[in-house]
Amino acid sequence: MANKITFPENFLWGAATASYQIEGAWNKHGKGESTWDRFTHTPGKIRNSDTGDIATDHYRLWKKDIGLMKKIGLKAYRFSIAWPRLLPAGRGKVNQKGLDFYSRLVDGLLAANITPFVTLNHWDIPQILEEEGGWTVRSMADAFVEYTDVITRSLGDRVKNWITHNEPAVVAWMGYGSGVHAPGLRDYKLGIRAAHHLLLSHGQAVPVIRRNSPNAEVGITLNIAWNIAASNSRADREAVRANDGEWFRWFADPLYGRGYPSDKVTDYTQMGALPNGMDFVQPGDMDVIATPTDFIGLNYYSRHVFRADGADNDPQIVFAHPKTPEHWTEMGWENHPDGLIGILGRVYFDYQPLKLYVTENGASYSTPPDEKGEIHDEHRTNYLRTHFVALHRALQAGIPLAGYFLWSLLDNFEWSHGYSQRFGIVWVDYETQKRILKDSAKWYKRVIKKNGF
Ligand code: IFM
Repeated sequence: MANKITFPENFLWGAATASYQIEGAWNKHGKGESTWDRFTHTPGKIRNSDTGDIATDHYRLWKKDIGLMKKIGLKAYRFSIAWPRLLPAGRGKVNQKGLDFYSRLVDGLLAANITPFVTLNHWDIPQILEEEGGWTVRSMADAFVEYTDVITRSLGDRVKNWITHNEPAVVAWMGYGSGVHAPGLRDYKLGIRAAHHLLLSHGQAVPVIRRNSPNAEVGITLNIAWNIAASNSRADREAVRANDGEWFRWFADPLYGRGYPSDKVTDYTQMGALPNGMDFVQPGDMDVIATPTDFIGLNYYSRHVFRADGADNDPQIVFAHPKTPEHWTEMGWENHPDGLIGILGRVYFDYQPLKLYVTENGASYSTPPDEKGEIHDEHRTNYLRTHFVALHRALQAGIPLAGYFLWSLLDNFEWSHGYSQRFGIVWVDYETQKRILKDSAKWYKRVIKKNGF
């Protein structure tokens, strides 16, 4: 029998979602169009032409969803605000109905004893601002600050945990670089500018949040993988450096006062992605970006093993295990719990944040209900259990990890994959909007109740 694992008394067990992935009601009650509305309504962008028009209908079913959270025993819930629901024109006139929705949601959570963690930007920005250039233009940071001011003035008395952006790397590189995400632009020159304005807007928003939400804690969420080289070859190691710099250090280094990593400035210059140098960086920007925060949120899913010495020398992420569901989730992402200890240790010891949260972690498995309507998603439970062991080991190593948010509470719209990937611990029947607690949710409930397993 395995030894009992117990977590610190005030460890915050949570689950996470994001507005576009669950809310639906894309054009209800005065909501403006978002970049993701526009993107999903453009043919050929999303698998199966799926959209978030209805998603999990959370805008209508939010009370029920709080009921599910209570049933699972969640202590915290991380969700995001749809900026265009609040400010349909991006700035200016506030849509009271949108504000009321989030205000009721927060009250409902607090009444259920669930601590709200609010993400301000989980990607669905107003389309009207995208038409002005979106994150590629500096004025977007001003608009973000205005939006932050509106929402924190309204909820700041009750919400005490704020996350400015979710995974700015994904927005910059996939939204503006590869075009796999909204707004679908394919130009790394734009991606680099977008990254800067995302970071700048973060730094500018932090004091606004602090002003409007006394005693609140503020942070940002970065995605991070555990990157290793497939061999000791120079090419494989170089692939790790380049990829880690692009996806993590380009964001973490400026946030912690180190400026942009010089190896990547060289890379981007050589790629021709900085034709005018770093002309978008104005005096003082780097200090603003490095405004101290209270915590860092990390989204960890997988290990990436890089092999670069293939015929075309294009680095690949290779499979280091047999391709069984135990080792690989349906996203094609490796289940590698030790990487979670690795990234937590790396970030804590290297950047010294005051506090860390795992703001996302979870697995995509599509296990359907059986004839009794039960969902035996043992691969997800296995993924979670092994990652919880890793969390515990990180805590034992002295890393100030304050909580964990499982991705995701509900099956939901998984961006370019549409509804083909199911990350939820709650099954959603997209035809009827019926929800069923999967076995993993029942297991998580027991973990939360015992504060261990
Ligand atoms: O669904 C996403 C989420 O929106 C951001 N982080 C990764 C998740 C799984 O791909």
